[in-house]
Amino acid sequence: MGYDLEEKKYSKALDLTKLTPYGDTMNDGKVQLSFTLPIKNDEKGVEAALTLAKKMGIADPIVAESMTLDNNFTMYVVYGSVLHTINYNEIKVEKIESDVMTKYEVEDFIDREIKRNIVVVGASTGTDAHTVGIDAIMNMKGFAGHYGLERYRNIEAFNMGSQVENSDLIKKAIEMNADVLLISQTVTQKDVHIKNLVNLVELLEAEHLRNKFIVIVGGPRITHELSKELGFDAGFGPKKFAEDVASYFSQELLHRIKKNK
Ligand code: B12
Repeated sequence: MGYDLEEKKYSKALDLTKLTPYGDTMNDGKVQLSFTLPIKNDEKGVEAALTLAKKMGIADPIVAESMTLDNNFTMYVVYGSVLHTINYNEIKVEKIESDVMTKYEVEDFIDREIKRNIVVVGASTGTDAHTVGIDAIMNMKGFAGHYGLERYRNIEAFNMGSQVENSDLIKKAIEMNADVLLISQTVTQKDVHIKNLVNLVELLEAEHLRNKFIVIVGGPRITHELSKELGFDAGFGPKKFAEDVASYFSQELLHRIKKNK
């Protein structure tokens, strides 16, 4: 959906059906973007960056910065007005339907409703070597002021680290009689995470174990919607902490216990 820049410049009212970025005036559509071109940092390079920006739908672009990275690589910062709008009212987001509790509320909930410890096995799987995400969720000291699952009184948390094979994760989960599997995926290049996550679900299904565990994935490019598409129970992205996922799996476990009675 596009709009007439001139018309929009004079319309200062917020219209959520035609949402566009805000720079310093409502509806001015101002954005800043950066990219690298494999060319020299000269006048022709600046013109190339402007031409590309116009092709992307940026009106009145200016190159605010051009930085030499190497003889034939230049990074550009371009500023201009987006020519597109979206209808904010039509946006639907698949959200996790559980109440987020504090660490202490989660512990009380587990005592009161589950009446036993919850066993959680987690790992960064496949070829993924990034450990910081899974550590943020699981390690005792936690992340950004949020304690990790190892610190929860009635959660037994086993962090297997990174580059863990799906089959080894499943083996460990059976050995520990886990309730919850936590998978972290950071690298998404060439959809490597999709293949690896699908492989885990397939392995669980082949061994008739899919419904034995609450299976959760997290990472910087993970959304709840994507996780559902891939056959997981829930997905958590950036700015999520141990209490978010612990709130979800403790409520989900109670739901399953009640259902199986
Ligand atoms: C540190 C780092 C590394 C370190 C990792 C060291 C380690 N021990 O972890 C090293 C140097 C090894 C590394 C290697 C690589 N990296 Co790297 N790395 C990073 C970096 C700088 C930080 C990542 C990080 O620690 N974030 C902090 C944590 C806390 O954030 P998080 O993971 O998002 O976790 C939060 C949430 O996502 C969520 N979460 C995460 N997991 C889970 C799991 C569950 C269950 C739940 C509930 C929540 C959850 O909770 C966390 C807290 O809120 C990022 C760039 C960046 N600034 O983000 C690149 C980055 C992730 N790396 C990248 C790449 C490409 C690589 C390499 C492929 C580079 C290469 N060509 O070799 C290799 C891959 C190696 C491999 N086999 O995996 C790319 C990924 C791009 C993509 N879309 O795939 C990034 C984004 C850099 C970039 N801009 O290109 N990397």
